[in-house]
Amino acid sequence: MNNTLIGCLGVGAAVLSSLQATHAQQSERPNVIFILADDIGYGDLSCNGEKTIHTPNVDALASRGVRFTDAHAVAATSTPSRYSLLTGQYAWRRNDTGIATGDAGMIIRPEQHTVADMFQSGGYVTGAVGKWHLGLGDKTGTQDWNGFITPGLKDIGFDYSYIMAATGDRVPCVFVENQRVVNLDPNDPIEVSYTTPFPGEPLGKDHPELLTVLKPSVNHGHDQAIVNGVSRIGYMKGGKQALWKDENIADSITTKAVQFIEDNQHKPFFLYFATNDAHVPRVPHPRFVGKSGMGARGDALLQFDWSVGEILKVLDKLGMTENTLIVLTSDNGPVVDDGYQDKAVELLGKHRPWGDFRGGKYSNFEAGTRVPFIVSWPANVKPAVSSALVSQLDLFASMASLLNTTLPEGSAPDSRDFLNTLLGKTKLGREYIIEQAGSLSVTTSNWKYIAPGNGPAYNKLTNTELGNSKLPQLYNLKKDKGEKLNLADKYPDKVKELQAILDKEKNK
Ligand code: NG6
Ligand code: CA
Repeated sequence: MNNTLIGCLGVGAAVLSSLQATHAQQSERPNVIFILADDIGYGDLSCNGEKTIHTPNVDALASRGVRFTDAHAVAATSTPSRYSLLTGQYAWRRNDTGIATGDAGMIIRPEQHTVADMFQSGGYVTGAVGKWHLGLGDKTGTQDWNGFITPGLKDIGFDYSYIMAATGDRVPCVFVENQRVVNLDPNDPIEVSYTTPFPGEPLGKDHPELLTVLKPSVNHGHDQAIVNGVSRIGYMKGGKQALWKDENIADSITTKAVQFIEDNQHKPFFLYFATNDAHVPRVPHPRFVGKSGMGARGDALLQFDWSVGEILKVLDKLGMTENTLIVLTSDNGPVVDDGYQDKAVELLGKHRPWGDFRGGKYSNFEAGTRVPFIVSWPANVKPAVSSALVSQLDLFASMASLLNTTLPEGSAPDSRDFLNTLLGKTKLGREYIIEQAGSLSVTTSNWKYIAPGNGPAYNKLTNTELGNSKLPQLYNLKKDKGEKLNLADKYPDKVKELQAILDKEKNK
């Protein structure tokens, strides 16, 4: 071999090893996107096996990542579930984390360390786009909707935010970008109240003739302020120019999410993208209307899938697919009638939003918190299906482990590092998780124990089996996925053991 050739090989090897180093560095610090759906159940995404719905973009993500079959939201409703995901603390440790009104003060306080803070201190640019539902401003009812709303997302680690304050069915029905209402006309200031109606502002309950887009279901409330022909929860006045258009919400937030990715393509970024689909009121864009054959709820699922597709598309376009870690999941289980006459019940057909599981949103039973969960990171994750028991609670500590960061003392107190499980490198899951609905439950990969409680067993309005009982409940999830057979009397020692876990956790 002559010297030139040896030299070339030497240079080649050097180039190769530096390429490998770059690749390794990159794959250690991927971009991270959490896609958090709203009220989308385990069975609502075709990758989880139901034949009645077709969500090709989510399926594409699942087929290149790890699809989890035993993954859990921390609670069966939005606010506590999101609180836990972002702070790594069980929401039930606080008594102010129930479903928030649209004028709630910030539930996560500025001094708390969030997963966004963690990414930020690791050198990431951070953004939150979509549904918030964790309060804004200092105290309930004191926000200045016409000025700078503070404290806000900047104070808990998000460099950029474009959010809906609460839910689609709660006022104020406006987008808030970097803590200011978007498109606000200063001559038409916004007022919001959850206690007192504004004189002269028609309410849904008095003016059904003005409800031209959706009417509330009987006895479901949702009969206060009328915005865009839909009555909502809460009172609102003014801000006409700033009101969102329900059929454009998915487009607006998806556009902002895509923009955030484009703007930050040269830096590592963390994006928390929380969709409005498939929460009520379901008013999908006309291009999805009628496409699922299941009415507005099914069409909203297709719209969600479209949003996911747009994220995947821009990552592809920018050559970022390989090194972007995406977690796709939902804040709680599914509900069909959640308060509006949108034909979701009538047109559901054979579709099972809850898959094989019992209950749904609001329920102690599995469908309340057993949610879709996909982790994709092509550079580092091989396609797989994992039955490991995992929880959104652990995203915080696992992401800290990904970034090799030590968390400040006391932060993310309940979150544990399950990075290797999330990346499909092991099937070792949690020993147990505590879940929150009307009662607290302890779930292991075999057993589910629901602690006794005084709540009703059934919610007639939403047609949900809530799983509350004055007696302890114990189900064998391996043999009885549908939680039909209460084995508490048969296995009192198991009940004791799981109750002891709950007691220990509560006393921490
Ligand atoms: C309930 C609402 C429901 C929904 C839910 C919050 C009534 C009768 N029902 O109180 O429509 O808004 O709160 O959903 O008002 S969540 O997904 O944000 O937790
Ligand atoms: Ca929800």
